[in-house]
Amino acid sequence: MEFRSRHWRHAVTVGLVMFTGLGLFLAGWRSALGAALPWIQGVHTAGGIAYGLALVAWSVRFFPWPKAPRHSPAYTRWAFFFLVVLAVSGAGLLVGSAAVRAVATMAHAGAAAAFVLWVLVHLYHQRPATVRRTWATDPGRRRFLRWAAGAVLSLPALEAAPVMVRVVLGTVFGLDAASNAGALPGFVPYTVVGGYPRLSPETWRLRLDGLGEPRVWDWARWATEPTREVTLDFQCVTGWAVRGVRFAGVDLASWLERQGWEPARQPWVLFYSGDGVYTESLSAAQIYRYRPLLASFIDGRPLPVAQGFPLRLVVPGMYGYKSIKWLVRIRLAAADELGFWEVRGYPQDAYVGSYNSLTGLARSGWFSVH
Ligand SMILES: Nc1nc2c(c(=O)[nH]1)N[C@H]1C(S)=C(S)[C@@H](COP(=O)(O)O)O[C@H]1N2
Ligand SMILES: [Mo]
Repeated sequence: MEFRSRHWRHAVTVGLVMFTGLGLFLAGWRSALGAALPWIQGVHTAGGIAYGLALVAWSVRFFPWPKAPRHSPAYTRWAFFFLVVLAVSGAGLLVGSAAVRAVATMAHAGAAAAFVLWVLVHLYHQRPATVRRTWATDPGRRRFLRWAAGAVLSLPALEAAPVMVRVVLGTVFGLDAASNAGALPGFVPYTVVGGYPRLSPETWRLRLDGLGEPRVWDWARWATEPTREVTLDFQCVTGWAVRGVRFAGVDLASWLERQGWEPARQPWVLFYSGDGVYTESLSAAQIYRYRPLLASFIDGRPLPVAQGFPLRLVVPGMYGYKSIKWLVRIRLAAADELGFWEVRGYPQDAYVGSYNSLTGLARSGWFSVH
């Protein structure tokens, strides 16, 4: 009985952490979760920490750890290995530098994928006899129902396994391309509209509003603007990072100045995506501090469709959500209009050093730090 309830608590906690993790990781789940995402991130972080601490507290009771009991199958001890990798990489994602997070992303995704497979093997091994025979007796039926619930709940996780495997293989072996909607190795190509807008260079236009009549650039005209290069660590607020990414594009501040922008009169620059939903904003102060790029090249090639072709914003020093993709419109304004994720709880000033899952939790009032 003791084992039963402990096992049950494990299953519920792992399920909670696993599903919130999928919500952070999978583009489709992310857009479905919308406003709940910062909260989901808090639950994932808090749940992961609580589970890790509970496992440590529980396992020290058995020090010096004996061999697994005879009756448990050999694969069970792999669970501990995956959990340790998940805990260590989770800590890295939480407090590590961009370099640490880039590696931790791979370890976390890899161990999570392996752990999902482990859960499936576990479910297979523990399938009740009733699956094979009849489920006449009451305890047997309850056991079967519990097992079936576990099996059904594990299925959605399969959606993530291929993505995770691609992220890991892509980064470790440089395999990439079409299989990941063209995204470069290591990137998780997010979209909040359930697809990647395919903008054609023939029909794409960039419109600038706020300086009298709207001004419009087509691709041929845009390509004549002077460009510069920036190499940075690309960092998503949910944890993953890609080291040393080289972007090339037009310097936002100089371009706006050439248009006659007066930052004192119009201290806000608003950005709109061709997906029709995503928006972002930067203040003049942020623009002069971070020198964002209107980028169309990544690591020497045109942006892949999944990563914002033909034009995206890139804000060095800020979290990835500021770097709006499929950019089609820029508006100069006297007042701010919060962007897509800012409306949903992430800070407008997305300076990488000022926010992580822990400070996010603190802000949401889950606990306070002094
Ligand atoms: N239009 C649009 N831009 C977007 C997003 C999005 O969903 N839609 N996601 C943002 C987030 S949260 C991140 S981390 C980065 C991801 O960049 P990538 O797709 O190149 O990996 O894009 C940002 N720009
Ligand atoms: Mo992100």
